[in-house]
Amino acid sequence: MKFQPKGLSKKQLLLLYEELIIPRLIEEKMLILLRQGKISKWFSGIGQEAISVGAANALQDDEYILPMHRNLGIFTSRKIPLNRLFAQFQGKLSGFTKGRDRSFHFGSTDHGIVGMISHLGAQMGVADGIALAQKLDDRKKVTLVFTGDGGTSEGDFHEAVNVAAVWELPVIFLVEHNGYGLSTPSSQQFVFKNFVEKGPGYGIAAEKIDGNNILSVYTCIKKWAQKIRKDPKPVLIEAMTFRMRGHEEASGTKYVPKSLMEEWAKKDPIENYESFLLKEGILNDTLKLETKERVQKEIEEAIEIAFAEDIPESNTETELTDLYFPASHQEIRPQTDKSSKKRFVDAISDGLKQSLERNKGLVFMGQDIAEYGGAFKISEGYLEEFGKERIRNTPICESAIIGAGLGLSIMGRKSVIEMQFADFVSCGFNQIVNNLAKTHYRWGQKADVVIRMPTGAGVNAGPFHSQSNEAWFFHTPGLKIVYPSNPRDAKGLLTASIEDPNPVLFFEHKKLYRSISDTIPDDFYTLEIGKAAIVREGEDVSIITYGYGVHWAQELANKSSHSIEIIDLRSLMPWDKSMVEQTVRKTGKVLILHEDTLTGGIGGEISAWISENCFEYLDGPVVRVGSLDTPIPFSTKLEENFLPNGRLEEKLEQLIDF
Ligand SMILES: Cc1ncc(C[n+]2csc(CCOP(=O)(O)OP(=O)(O)O)c2C)c(N)n1
Repeated sequence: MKFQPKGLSKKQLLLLYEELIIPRLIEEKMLILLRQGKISKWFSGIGQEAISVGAANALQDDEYILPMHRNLGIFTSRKIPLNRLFAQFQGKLSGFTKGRDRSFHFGSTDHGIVGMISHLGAQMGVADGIALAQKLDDRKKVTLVFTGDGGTSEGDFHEAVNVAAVWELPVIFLVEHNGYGLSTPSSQQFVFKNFVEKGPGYGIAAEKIDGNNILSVYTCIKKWAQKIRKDPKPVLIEAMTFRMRGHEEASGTKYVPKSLMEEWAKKDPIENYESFLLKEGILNDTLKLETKERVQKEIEEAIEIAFAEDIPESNTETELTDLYFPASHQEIRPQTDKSSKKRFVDAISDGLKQSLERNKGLVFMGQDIAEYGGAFKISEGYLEEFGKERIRNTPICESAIIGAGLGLSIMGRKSVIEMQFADFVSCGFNQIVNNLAKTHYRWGQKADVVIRMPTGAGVNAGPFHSQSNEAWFFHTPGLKIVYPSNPRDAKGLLTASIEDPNPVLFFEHKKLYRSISDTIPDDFYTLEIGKAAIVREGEDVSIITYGYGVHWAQELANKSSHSIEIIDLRSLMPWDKSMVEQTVRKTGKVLILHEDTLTGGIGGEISAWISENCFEYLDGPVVRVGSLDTPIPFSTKLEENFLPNGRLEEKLEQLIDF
């Protein structure tokens, strides 16, 4: 291995040496603790330390790094106090996640680190968002994100690299090419030989380096960082290395040919660098021993502190409170009485536009939303008013863009992301349910993102453009779900969703866009999320519903001889339990109506809650009416039969007669 110090002083070379041995010595200790059952799973980075240490040292301290499971050297080089790191490994309070997540699954904005979630690939879109914020603020900073070679098979890699290329984001994608993804050799993961071949395919630069040579890593990353700080563009770095231990400690290395192990053992990053420093007279045996002993002592002391700390007690209230970033709602009222007639679609457009005016950092992203004004023309004229940096047409990649939303949030910016149709959110599902939803609970970072969801049927759009998919998200703690049924609520709840620092899925029924209108305030205003509304007072029976269901219920109430109370939930998470209880007490009979298919729909949860909490007020069973449990068919008659409206009256009569 050839080391080229390229202008590095002896002091710097020794510093890199010390930084390099810290993760190795920690790991040696951790492997002992693992055998003693004192820590959980361990993913070894032995043999790959030069990549993390070289990269971290090449960047400025406030430049963000998104490490993966073999990058202990990032955490140590960024000087995370070792006792806190070990406390994190043990699930203790002085770690970074209050015992809620393990190992490297945490971020620390103080250290410029955004840790991984288990799902490979998701971190790369987040890196794009961080880099975008840096670029928009003209901070001249790079963002570095890691991935293993196996993880690049995920679509997230393609999406994130492509977005970074199209948007010219200063991201260093650092691929650790270590030969295996768990037991699968690279040859079964991809057929190209090297990642550098991919760079030109994406129209970006790529460079292959010896990942076991700390100076190669350091100088390469430094060079690219300097370049792309000035001239923002992504770069793909392929660091060749080898995984010297099992995927994680329990899984062994039986499937790895012995010859490969032997070949790579000779390329050990620490032994080779040490020999070089000794040969050059920069290091000597005494200094080497002294350094090791000092580091070992620091490790032992930190372990003692972490071990002495008790396992945290759990407090249900704190657990539930920490789900969301604290957001005390302050209703903003319109400043004047001015109002005008607006269709549902215009009300949404108005709310979004006024939010863009109010929040200068807010970025709006989506497919065809700029020049074209969006599939439903919500953002027509925005581009001229707010400029292309804030009104961002995106490539067709839901996952990377939602990940980028989280990255923007980490950098203190709000974002609104338009799904062209709510159906396509399935392609960004992971980012929502695993990244946006869990980030605050896990490490206290807010995910200040609103996802706009043009949803619903009745427009002859078939199985992939008409779904009701709110229940997919209802089940995932950490998200808020808002679903207005009229223009006034649509504007006031969209603005409130944007003001709220938590992830909100905002459902907009497409059939309402141009079919209803109302006179609503011209000024900016917000309405409180989580509050239902009584749309119509009644005595005999309550229909609890939301979205288009409110309109079906009204149609029925208008022609019915019964006195029907209609409750519009407006927010599905959190939903208004007190209003539900109030109406159950009043009428004693409840029908829950939703456009979503019946099984597993939100109605099931509300019904269960009523049975459990309001049983004594009920004069009949809680009845649910939803769509057929099939995909949504295209043809008019089929769609009509699928939707619940045709069965509503009969069900209501049965309930009244009960
Ligand atoms: C989306 C997803 N699928 C599968 C896994 C399980 N898994 C964890 S690590 C891993 C192998 C990763 O290989 P690579 O990206 O090359 O990184 P390495 O472990 O070699 O450093 C797999 C399959 C996962 N964590 N996430």
